[in-house]
Amino acid sequence: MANAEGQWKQVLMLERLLQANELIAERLRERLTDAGVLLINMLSSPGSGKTTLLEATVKALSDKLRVGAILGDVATERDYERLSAYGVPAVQIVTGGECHLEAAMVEQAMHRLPIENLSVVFIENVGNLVCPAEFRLGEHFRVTLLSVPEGEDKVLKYPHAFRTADAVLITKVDLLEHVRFNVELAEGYIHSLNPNARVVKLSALTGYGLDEWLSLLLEWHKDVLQRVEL
Ligand SMILES: Nc1nc2c(ncn2[C@@H]2O[C@H](COP(=O)(O)OP(=O)(O)OP(=O)(O)O)[C@@H](O)[C@H]2O)c(=O)[nH]1
Ligand SMILES: [Mg+2]
Repeated sequence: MANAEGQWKQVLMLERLLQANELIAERLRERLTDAGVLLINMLSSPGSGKTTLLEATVKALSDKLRVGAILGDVATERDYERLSAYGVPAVQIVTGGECHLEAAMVEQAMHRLPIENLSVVFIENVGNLVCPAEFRLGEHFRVTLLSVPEGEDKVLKYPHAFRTADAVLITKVDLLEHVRFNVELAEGYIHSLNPNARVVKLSALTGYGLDEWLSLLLEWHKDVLQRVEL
């Protein structure tokens, strides 16, 4: 009985945490919309290619959109160092153990970015397909990456990350000739959970699909600017 009560209290606490997170996320989204800054939350397993894609995106977009980044990791400032090397205003959040970012962490980090000079801020969430999916961070759009070596079944094993994504990026498609991965099956799984998700096939290594990804970003940025005018 005591055990059931304890579990019930835990559920209530989690619900309160999620509600508080939603309020902060909403405040953050409004602030960025007012500033005309597109906010994107990137989710994936560790090593799916988030930072590599950001590097390629920054290189390609520098004359079209001014990019900033918030990087979440359990340990190290490596991703911060990688993006800073491209001159990107960036902030690293080292969670010290937490497996996801929360809106309050992002709100704090945002104070350290010159958002008045930016058009898009990417949040690279902690590499993990489970907990990050539960927490909105004020993003206008959520992007989930699935890299070819992970296997197409990860869509079904970690459904929430794919169900809540506005776009799913199938990354490292240059490895398709070496790895057993069925792209059509993966797309079918994604659309069975999330019929409206945009699916883009990408290789940051060869540049395949990069134009489609960049067009999507420009389209989303325009969408946010229209929200400011409304
Ligand atoms: N073949 C191939 N390798 C890639 C591609 N993109 C990234 N990689 C490699 O995949 C590894 C992980 O890439 P990262 O960009 O660090 O992955 P990440 O998702 O940022 O990783 P975490 O931040 O640790 O979660 C690196 O060795 C990259 O060079 C790609 O398009 N093709
Ligand atoms: Mg990374």
